[in-house]
Amino acid sequence: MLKLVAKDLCCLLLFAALNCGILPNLRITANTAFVCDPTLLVEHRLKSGRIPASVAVGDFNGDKNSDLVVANSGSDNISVFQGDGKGNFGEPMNVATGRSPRAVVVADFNSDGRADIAVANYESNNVSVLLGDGRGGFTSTTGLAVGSGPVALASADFNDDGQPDLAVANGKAGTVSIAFGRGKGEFLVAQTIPIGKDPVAIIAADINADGKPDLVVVNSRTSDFSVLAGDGNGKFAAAVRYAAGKRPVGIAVGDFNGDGIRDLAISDFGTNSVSFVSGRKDRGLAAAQTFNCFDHAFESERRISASGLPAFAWS
Ligand SMILES: [Ca+2]
Ligand SMILES: [Ca+2]
Ligand SMILES: [Ca+2]
Ligand SMILES: [Ca+2]
Repeated sequence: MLKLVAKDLCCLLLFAALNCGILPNLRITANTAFVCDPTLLVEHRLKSGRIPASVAVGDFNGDKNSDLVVANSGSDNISVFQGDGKGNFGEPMNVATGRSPRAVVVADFNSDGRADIAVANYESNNVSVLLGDGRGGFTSTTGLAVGSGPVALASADFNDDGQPDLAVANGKAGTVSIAFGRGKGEFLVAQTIPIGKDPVAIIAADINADGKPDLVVVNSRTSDFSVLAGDGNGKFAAAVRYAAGKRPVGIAVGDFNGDGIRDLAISDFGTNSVSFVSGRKDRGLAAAQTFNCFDHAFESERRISASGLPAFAWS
């Protein structure tokens, strides 16, 4: 049995649970230690809309307790659940979005100190920005046109102007759209980067430890993930690809082995497993480990060879 004590591992647990089918519903435990034994987990089931496709955390009513927002792909809306800080959540408040919302990300997009939500609308080919009023209400803005089939979102300040920006993985187009925030909830698409077939997940993090946010995109159909190094001025280098599983679908970043260096966790729908790719001090990638999810999350461990992984090459 593996004991997980780092706070970052909450994300990992959720990814493993949601993507491996072991824990098919969102589960929340006390924020002290996570023990991967289902008998020790406390389950809270929240009723969302149809086909919930993505979940994110933010404090939308300003009470300092974490709330949840869920994208309901089959209902064309999001559900916002206000948390009481003790693991309980109220009835959902639903807010209309574009068609088939697949992803949500939370940031303060208009610099008013209140959490806002960006939503990737797969069938509308755009991103909705919902500006929070700090009391749990939202105002919709005009949708931002992106590539065909946006499925995943990440937000960070890519051009270092103090405003959160967006990276949008466009599933049908096989591209990533980079949109700079203009500080009032408005965005301008500045770069469209070819990725490959069927990108399904994206995350923004400083993978190469140069202080500038990078992007990692999971490519489901080509069984790999792409790393795009950011230059801190809003531009990204061409994608460098790495093998990952059979049908990877989700990604989380965190320091999973406690060495102070960021690592990646990638959930694999095709093999019911989670792959861990460890960051190294020389800014390369160490061997991937795969944790099998068939029987018990994390209970069975299997190592795979790193021979197929190309070396990191940062310029
Ligand atoms: Ca709250
Ligand atoms: Ca705001
Ligand atoms: Ca920015
Ligand atoms: Ca970086």
